[in-house]
Amino acid sequence: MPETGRPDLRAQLHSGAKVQGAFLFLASPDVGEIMALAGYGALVIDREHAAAGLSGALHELRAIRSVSTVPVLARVHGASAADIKPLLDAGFDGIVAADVRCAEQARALVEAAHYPPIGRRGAQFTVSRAARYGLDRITYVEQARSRTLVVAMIESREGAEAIDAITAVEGIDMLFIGPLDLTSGFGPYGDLGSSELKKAIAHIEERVLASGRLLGGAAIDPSDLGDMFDRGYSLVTTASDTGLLTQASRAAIRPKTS
Ligand code: 3PY
Ligand code: MG
Repeated sequence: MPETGRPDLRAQLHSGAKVQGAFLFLASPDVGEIMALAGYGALVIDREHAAAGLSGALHELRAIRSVSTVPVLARVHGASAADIKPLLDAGFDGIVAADVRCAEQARALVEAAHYPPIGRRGAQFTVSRAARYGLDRITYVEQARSRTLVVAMIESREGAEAIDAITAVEGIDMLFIGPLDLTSGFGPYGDLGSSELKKAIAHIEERVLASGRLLGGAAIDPSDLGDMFDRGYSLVTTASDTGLLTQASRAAIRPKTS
């Protein structure tokens, strides 16, 4: 936050910006640099599925910051303060919590992500990296209050059914639809084309937009981006480092000519 002139992603989104993002699973500083230089409006370093640990995420964050001012979010599983606090203290711009299923989890997420009086985030700003090891403690606390983006992913039937209660939780900025996991509740499982899934997504979209919260989601196909922005999405992820590498490396193999 105070250490660079990074754009204020939260303010941008709340002012109507449409942002294309990508997930990073590889915890590779080089890949993070490449993805940052590609020009995405936001990057999300995954800590839900990625095998690498916290220091892998931190090294990638440092690398991204060395080449770009792109805002970087961290995705965690659930709303555990133990997971969220070190990521914010390391300097991430916000948290994307996977699979939030009820208002109570959404409240726990806000509590972990924000300092009092909004939440209960611990006061490590006297020495944390995010606050330039304490040198910027005053500015950091002010900026953390206004700039930390708090995103709850909706990716279960329970989450979809509790959408009105979740959107009502003060401090949640965005509800972000994870279509693949959502197929667990609106099957068949893994079928991204089913009409049940499409209906569920349309319902969540409608309730989120009616609530005044921001809407985000992972595009099922990258070509859905424009349509999703038109439907009211503010943040859409269209790619991941692993997905792009798989596609490009497969495409680069010359067809066998035997
Ligand atoms: C899902 O589709 O389940 C996701 O988590 C997308 O990021
Ligand atoms: Mg998911």
